[in-house]
Amino acid sequence: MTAATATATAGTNIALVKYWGKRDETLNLPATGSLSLTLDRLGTRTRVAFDGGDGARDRVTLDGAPAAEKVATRVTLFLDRVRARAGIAARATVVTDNSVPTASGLASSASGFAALAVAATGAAGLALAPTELSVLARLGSGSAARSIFGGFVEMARGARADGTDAAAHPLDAGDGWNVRLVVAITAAGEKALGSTAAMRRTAETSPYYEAWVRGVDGDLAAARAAIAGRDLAALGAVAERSAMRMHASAMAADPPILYWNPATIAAISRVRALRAEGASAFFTIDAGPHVKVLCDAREAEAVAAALAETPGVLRTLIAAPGSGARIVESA
Ligand code: 2P0
Repeated sequence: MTAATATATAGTNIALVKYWGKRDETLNLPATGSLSLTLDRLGTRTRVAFDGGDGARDRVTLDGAPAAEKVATRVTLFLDRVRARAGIAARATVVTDNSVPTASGLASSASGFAALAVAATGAAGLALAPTELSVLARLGSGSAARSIFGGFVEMARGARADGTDAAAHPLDAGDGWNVRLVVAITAAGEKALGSTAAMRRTAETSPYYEAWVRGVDGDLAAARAAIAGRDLAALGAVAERSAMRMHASAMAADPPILYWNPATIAAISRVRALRAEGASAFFTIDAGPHVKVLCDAREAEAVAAALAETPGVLRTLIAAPGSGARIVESA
């Protein structure tokens, strides 16, 4: 008998109101809510089969090569939850491909664990509601909870200790609102410090962490209102201040955390200059040096061209709002 196989895709998401800090590290419970846009062209495709793996262990292939030990362990811990829930003992074969550089600050863990949650539960024959999939994906990576859904998505902080209410929900598919996200890649290779460790250090040592946490609910309310009113300038203003406050809290940690490089600053300056010239373009920055720019679809090519000629920017890409994680093949 051949094992059931399921393949899923998920788009990455870029937070406009950032998630930075946990109230529980074991269950990946966020200290605050967050709000993001799921993208169409940057993401992950993952195939899972509970076929015995290589006998003793899960066999995990990432972007065509055996996954590093750290990644394989994280995948196995995640699959263990799915196995426990489905009553499956068999090890699995997991083949996953990212269309974004892994661990570059382009949020591959978000699309990665969203795709893994959907593919693994599909292969295990578990029929989970979208909210349950979001809770499950969160256990792999906090931001993955949001990539279960498409378009504009809000992640709830939740109040329960077991995390069953710390899930994302869709706010607005984004269709009919012509926005784009332009990504300016400003460095090659992996980031210096992973999000989990950086969040922990910020929470434990930054004098600005409490102030950061206190400000998020106001940003969430402003972002929700901006999306409901299709007000790009208002949404962009929230996105910029949320990113700056998140980075300010991290910069004030001990030792300090600085994700930016000179090209990050140059790109921020460029976006501000474009705005002064009348463009609707607003930046955000995640746990890495790249700059992502939310803009009107009609201006996306011009924004990308301006960023491409900014010193230190290696390349740019343009993404549109995308759909949620889904099964694309099963057998
Ligand atoms: C976000 N980031 O809201 C924030 C902003 C990066 C900066 O979520 O520890 O990989 O796996 O829950 O989800 C990246 O953190 O962290 C992230 P874990 P995750 O998109």
